[in-house]
Amino acid sequence: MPLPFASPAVVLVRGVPDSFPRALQHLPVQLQASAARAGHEAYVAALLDAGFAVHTVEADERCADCCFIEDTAVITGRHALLTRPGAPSRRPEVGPVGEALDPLVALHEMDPPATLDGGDVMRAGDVLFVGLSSRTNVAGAARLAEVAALDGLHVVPIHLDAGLHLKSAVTMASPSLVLLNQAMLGPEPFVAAGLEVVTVPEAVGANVLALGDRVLVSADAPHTAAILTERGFAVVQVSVTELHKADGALTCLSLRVPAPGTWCA
Ligand code: CIR
Repeated sequence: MPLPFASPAVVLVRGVPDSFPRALQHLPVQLQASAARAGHEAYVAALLDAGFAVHTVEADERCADCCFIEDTAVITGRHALLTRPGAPSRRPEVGPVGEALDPLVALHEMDPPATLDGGDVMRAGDVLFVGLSSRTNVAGAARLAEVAALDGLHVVPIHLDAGLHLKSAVTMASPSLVLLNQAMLGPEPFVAAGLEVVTVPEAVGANVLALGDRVLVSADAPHTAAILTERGFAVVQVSVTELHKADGALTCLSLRVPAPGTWCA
């Protein structure tokens, strides 16, 4: 059996607004709020089924992308950085997330010109891999490094040449196993950190959400799900196709607050 992750103390999600069809996307395909909401509900049901405490931040009609809550904060332990998202249209999303996190962690902010999206941050033990992307710049990574140090973590930057976020290309299936889309990124930084790397056969398979004893995998990545099942993971497939159309995946739909002394994907 693979080593499980700790269960998060709280999982924050944010509702899908009726304005979702105006969400940012790299390919202009039509979006439906109702279909996105159905995917979001399936995701929340999977979290509740796992026994996690789920807290929902109300959707904001002025923020078409607000359900992608992961991008608005990075929780490093007892501290969290409220981000300044790279897309200006997404910056108003941050305030209400800060209000929801305020009772749980010590909050820190970032100032211009720093930008950072939470989807560019992947934790592996004491390391935060940070994608330098079209959304996250060097100043953003440097600000995260300051906050991360308060919880004893350090930042390893990775230049991204393709895709939206670091975690569009790579996520952790267990505390020691990385799933990677090699069409977007090489394995070197992860191998150098002593992690096992498995290449996924489907692009959306690279973004899984491993929590506690289970791994959520997109229903659009059946071959990735089969690989993980074969390796002994308890796989839960979630249908989030409409959210994929807006460049969203599984991790970006939640913010995981770790229990004291533990860490989450
Ligand atoms: C955006 O382009 O910002 C949103 N439509 C999708 C954000 C997805 N976030 C993530 O993967 N962490």
